[in-house]
Amino acid sequence: MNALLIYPEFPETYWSFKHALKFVGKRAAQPPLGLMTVAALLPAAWKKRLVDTNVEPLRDRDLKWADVVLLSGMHIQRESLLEIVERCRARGLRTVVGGPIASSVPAAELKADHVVIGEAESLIAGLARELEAGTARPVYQAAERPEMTASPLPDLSLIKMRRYSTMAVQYSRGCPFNCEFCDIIEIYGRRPRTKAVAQVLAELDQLRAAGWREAVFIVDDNFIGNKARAKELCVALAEWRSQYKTSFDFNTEASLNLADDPELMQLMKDAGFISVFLGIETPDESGLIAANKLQNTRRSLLESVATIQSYGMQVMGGFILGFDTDKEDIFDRMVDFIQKSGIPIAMVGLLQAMPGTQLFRRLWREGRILDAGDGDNTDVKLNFLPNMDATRLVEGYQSVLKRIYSCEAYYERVKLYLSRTHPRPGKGNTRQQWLTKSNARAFVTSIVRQGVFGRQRWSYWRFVLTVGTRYRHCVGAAMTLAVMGYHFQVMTQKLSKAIDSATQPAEPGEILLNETGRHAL
Ligand code: B12
Ligand code: SF4
Repeated sequence: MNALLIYPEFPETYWSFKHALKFVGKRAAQPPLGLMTVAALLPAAWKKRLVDTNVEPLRDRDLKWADVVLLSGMHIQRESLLEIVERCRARGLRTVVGGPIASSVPAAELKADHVVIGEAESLIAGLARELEAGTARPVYQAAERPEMTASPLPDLSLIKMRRYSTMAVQYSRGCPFNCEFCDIIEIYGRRPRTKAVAQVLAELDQLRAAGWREAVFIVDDNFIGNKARAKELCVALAEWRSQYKTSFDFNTEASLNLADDPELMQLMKDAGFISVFLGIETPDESGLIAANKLQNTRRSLLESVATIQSYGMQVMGGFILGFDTDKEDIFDRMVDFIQKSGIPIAMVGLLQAMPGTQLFRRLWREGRILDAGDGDNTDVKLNFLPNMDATRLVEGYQSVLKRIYSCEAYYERVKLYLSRTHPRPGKGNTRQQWLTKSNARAFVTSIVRQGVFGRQRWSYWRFVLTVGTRYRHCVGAAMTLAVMGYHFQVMTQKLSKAIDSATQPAEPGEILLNETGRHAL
């Protein structure tokens, strides 16, 4: 069998990092690890090719070569995925769709011949047999979530590694918490399952052998979901890194209670973690309680963030507007919090009720669901009726983005973060401190785009001067952040234009929703 694995295109969003990736000559942030894992699970005798449409076009000759097409994706990739499925159907090619989208979009809507809901490890052998025999069923779903020790070494040979800015390695799946809006726990469960440490080291060895020397994202839902196992891995990572003069930096996602465990933060620092994404969600405690995000309550969120930053880890934060508890002052409070936090990359989104979540079920019972959403929480399309006036919510959201991504505000946050990180002396230096080949390229492009042609060039040069005089110990991180800021500024301008043009119709009452409850935007 010739199996063609295809990853659909992402739309341009805050998360696509598209405008920053250009600076470093990359086409996408990360490779499709799900498909690389599925490829490794398919029979060894099958021939495999992988086309990630985010980094290369899908050619007719690839389709001609294939006997079966396997697609993966997130809800947000739906449009591109449906187009590809249609293209395959037109050629009479069999299609199999899996990945998170299969948990969010009903199988019938995906239009594929076969849909696989959930993780593939335990069912792929049966699916492959039935595909060969021509007896494959329309829908597959494993009865139980597999242990991650069953997950194979992802097939790295299938991707064009140099086109990505980061490589991905997964240690665990699932998260023990129970946030109302979260679909992670619905898809991957609340019992964190981890690979064996040796499996992760084998993946790192594979990356090193292939010549990779840049960042690695440990793509766990919550890296510290099982703290004991996280510590075990960190110790092994530190030892693994110490064999090499320069090695990878690690990034990951974790819950905020990381700040309560100095031992774990120290071990992460020693292991080479330079950033961590935290779901902070809102500075309003009543919103956190209502969303059942109790691990973020009864604490100073600002102090927790500063504690983690003091271990040399940049904090990236996820924030949500649109909780039922949000009052008119939430927009100012959000901006104030983000500015004081020293979180340069603040991902602020509008609440989305993802299908399958507890939030979706509650809002459905309350008669407030408008549609299944599109998986993008930054495109101002609400899929439920919020408590606050919808137009006001979108205006407030726009004002938050404009304020936090103004050049001045953004650089202030970067400087605050830099002032809180400490240089790491001697061996094991992380690459964020120095100008490496890739961030040197970013630096040069950034000077031209932001320093010469940018509209905010004076703010930019003031920032560069401050970095040159006060934060030379982390110049690499500073320049990377300058480039990322450019992406967020471009995205904020684009989003504002989209909102402004939609908010000037003759009838201002119809800004977001029309009488049928469908989106006007
Ligand atoms: C790394 C990551 C990213 C990376 C990009 C990774 C990439 N190249 O795709 C970044 C940080 C850029 C990102 C961004 C976003 N992400 Co993201 N991301 C993840 C994360 C943490 C890990 C993905 C991964 O590599 N997993 C490891 C692989 C092995 O797991 P897997 O893909 O699930 O694959 C398994 C099964 O699904 C199945 N399978 C997968 N594909 C296929 C195909 C076939 C044919 C078969 C049979 C089986 C199969 O088998 C695999 C092995 O068991 C996941 C969470 C998670 N646990 O997966 C969220 C997740 C995928 N992201 C999510 C979201 C919402 C987003 C954003 C839309 C966020 C936003 N608000 O804007 C953006 C969109 C990106 C954009 N450009 O706009 C959601 C998707 C929800 C959904 N139902 O679709 C997830 C599940 C997390 C969440 N709930 O918040 N993301
Ligand atoms: S902490 Fe994050 S991953 Fe865990 S349940 Fe809450 S939102 Fe989901």
